[in-house]
Amino acid sequence: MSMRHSDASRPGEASRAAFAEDVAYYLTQRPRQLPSRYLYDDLGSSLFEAICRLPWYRIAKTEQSLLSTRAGAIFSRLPPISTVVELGPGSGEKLVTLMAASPERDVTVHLVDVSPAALDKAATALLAALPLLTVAAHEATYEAGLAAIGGPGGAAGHILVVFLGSNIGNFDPPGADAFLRQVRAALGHGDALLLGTDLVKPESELLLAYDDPLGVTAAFNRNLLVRVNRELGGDFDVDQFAHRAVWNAAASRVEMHLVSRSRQRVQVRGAGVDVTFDAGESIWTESSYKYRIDDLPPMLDRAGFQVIGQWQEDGFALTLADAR
Ligand code: AVI
Repeated sequence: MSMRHSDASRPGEASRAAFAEDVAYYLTQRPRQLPSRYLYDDLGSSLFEAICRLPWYRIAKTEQSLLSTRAGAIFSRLPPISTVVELGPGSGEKLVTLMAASPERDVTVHLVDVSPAALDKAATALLAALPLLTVAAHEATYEAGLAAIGGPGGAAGHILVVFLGSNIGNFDPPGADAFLRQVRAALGHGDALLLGTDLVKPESELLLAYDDPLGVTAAFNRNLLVRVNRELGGDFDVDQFAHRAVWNAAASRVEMHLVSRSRQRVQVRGAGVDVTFDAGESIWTESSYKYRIDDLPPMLDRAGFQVIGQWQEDGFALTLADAR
């Protein structure tokens, strides 16, 4: 059975107002910025799926391979799990691989995402592959979705929260700590978290992953301006902004930027924005933090988790932690 819960009364309007407010605020900061969560409109989500198929972007493929070889080991370290919550399920493929190894068949799976298209796709994939599951889709932010699932004791048995794809890397370190604490607050003792994280690797590999030779990542990044134009009445000349990926070693993050090719004025009527970019001035659109394997146990510990399993392959780690 599949259900849809929407956690905002008028999500379209609320999200448009929030988008306008964020564009007005971040585009006038120095350095200029746009939050990475707005990369994922329909086209952006499709471009991200294409990125996951590129040979230079290995996160999704490596994680899928780790899940297919390690899912049994993951469940063997957990008590019986009755509820699985996946934050940002994407196509649902990874959860299908994980759940195929679940010793429990009668499991309720909660999918949490702001994209209705992603929720439909993931729910359909899960039910097609594993029809005994109960699937509930929550069109919500991760935080609202976690809250809706009920807090400690809200589910009948033990809960496993799944946060894959190195999505944690799109939070800055204080944001990642705060987010993990929120996840922990929704869990009780013996519940667990499975976290996927991309690891630090040579700069040349990181730059190819975020500035690929086919230009798919460039299109993904520049589509953010297309979205601002369409949804907020902006007049960005998209050709006049170049995609740039930078490895910031001191901060351990890959940054994506959109760099103005010339001095130019941009107006976004729906956000009340009127700004002039210098040639070479950039809009910082995303940070993707890369971890060292030894960073993960202390990070989880700070949030109230204890690592009970860790598996690595090709510069990527899956970490299983239980709620202390
Ligand atoms: C979704 N997120 C983990 C991706 C990442 O690697 O930071 C988004 C992405 N940005 C550029 N390529 C992929």
